[in-house]
Amino acid sequence: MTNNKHVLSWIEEMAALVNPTEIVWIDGSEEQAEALRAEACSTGELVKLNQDLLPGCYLHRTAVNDVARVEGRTFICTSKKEDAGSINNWMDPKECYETLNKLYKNSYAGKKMYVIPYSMGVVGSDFAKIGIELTDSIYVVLNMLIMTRVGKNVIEALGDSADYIKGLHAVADCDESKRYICHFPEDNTICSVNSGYGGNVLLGKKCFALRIASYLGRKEGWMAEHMLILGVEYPNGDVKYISAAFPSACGKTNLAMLIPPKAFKEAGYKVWTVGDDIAWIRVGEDGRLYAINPENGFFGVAPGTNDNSNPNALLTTKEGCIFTNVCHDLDNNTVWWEGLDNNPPKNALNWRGEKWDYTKYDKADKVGTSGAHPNSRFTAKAVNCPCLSSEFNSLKGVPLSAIVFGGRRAKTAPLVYESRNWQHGTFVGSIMASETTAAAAGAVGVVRRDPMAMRPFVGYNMGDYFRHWLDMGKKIPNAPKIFHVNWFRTDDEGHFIWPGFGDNLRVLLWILDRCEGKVDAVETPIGFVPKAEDINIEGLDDVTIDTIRELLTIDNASWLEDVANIKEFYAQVGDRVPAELYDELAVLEANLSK
Ligand code: OXD
Ligand code: MN
Repeated sequence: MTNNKHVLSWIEEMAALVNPTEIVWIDGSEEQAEALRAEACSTGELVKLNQDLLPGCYLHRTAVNDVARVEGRTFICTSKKEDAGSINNWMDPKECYETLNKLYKNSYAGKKMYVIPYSMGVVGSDFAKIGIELTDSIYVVLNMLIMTRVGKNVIEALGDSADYIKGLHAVADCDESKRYICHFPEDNTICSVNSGYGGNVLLGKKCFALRIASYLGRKEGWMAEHMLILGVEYPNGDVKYISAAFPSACGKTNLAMLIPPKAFKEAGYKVWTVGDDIAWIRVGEDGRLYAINPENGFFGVAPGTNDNSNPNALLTTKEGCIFTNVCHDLDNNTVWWEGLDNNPPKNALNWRGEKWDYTKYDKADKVGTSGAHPNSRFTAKAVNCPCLSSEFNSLKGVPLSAIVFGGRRAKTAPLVYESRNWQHGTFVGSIMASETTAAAAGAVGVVRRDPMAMRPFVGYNMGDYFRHWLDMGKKIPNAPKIFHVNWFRTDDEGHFIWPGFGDNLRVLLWILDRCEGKVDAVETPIGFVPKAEDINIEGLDDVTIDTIRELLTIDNASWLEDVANIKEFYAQVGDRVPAELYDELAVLEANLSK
């Protein structure tokens, strides 16, 4: 498919190492994809689902020891350890290649090597970057065909250039003690071995579009962020864009595909999805920030997705979708997961492929007793999404009015607050945190700091990443405002106070009003919060203005506890934390102590 000598010699070298029976180039054609689906069905790698109810849909099960990303086995291999920083696992590149090469040696024996040329971003656009993934897995090929732009045009766009990200993946024997997800940012290389689970093996996603891209972004003056991108359309047709970063389990996909509350829908408000997971962001000619979603599909968590929580996501999965580790309903050959509906299948296989008895389900042992694995997934095409933005394929991206950070905090963070400026906003992002929801009754949440939701995804030293944010701020004459939200505040009985889901639009509208200078705010020790009357609660039954007041209170004592925890975290990040962020921390502490 190409005469590019850099590509050909690399493939030759890798093939000599892994020793496949054959090398197959993936050309992006439907014909080739269909043949691969048929082959995967014949070996049991895929199960073809009911084509009347779920046309083009398939089920896959990963090995039971291989159901999630493995942060403990994910490495950033820079020549100097301090360039990877203390938050990442580090290995010396030379030693790492040696270890990996032993595992790769002959690992494709008896198998084919699939060569996947893919583009993150619209092929040929200024934002786009090219990768080539070599894999021994048809499942990976079929997922990459959904999640990225694959095919001949990518190779044409690359031409004779050596500017692409190399990715070598081998499921090998899926031995978890020998599982490695390694990044060599100085060599534009990703190596993944002994896993077949999406986040570890779809190398365009977390490995390239976040870890390697964050490194490239710092070098080249742009940003790769773990953010959704959405557009809010006003009744007059104006659309304003927001990007938002949340740690896992905070409803990112739900927010990206939000359905406005009834009164807002009737008034003509709409929400459009540009992306649900990753944003690549550059400064535009007009001095604003512009964002694209480099992906072409959604790799969403299935459990909890239903007609109420996220009808758009559910519709997105109805055609051409690959389901991974969900429950297989044998009566009608469809799929099911916890939280889809209250009607679990009576004749079904669980995510392990064993006969499943729904009556034995025990919330305290989800992995052991559920039909679908808690981290089971759907891989769905973006074009299937009913609320996909018309700007999804935009070459220049969408202009950001606001950047929103969020976390899951029972008490500390108010419903929403606005940072004072870009530097303070960077600080707000750097102290992002979520409380883990322990399954055991009464267990207290443990705070995990997850700066900009990038803790597992920064491809270099976290302190340098904070510095990059501050440096970017100096290059954006018309920077978006930076906010923080918390949908998860609870009352004394532990019930959520804010209804969340579609009603989050009410908060987004205040955020956008602030960006336009249309509404006042109240200054507090942590930043600006709304006046309670400025959050529109029309049509909400259980929320009064007093509820909003409660949601906006700031408890100095719990914030001071947080300050202590932030100091510990900064110390852990190490001596590259910029002085400006320590200044912001000192201001926060002083404000709270007044
Ligand atoms: C994801 C994640 O899968 O952030 O998107 O873990
Ligand atoms: Mn993610």
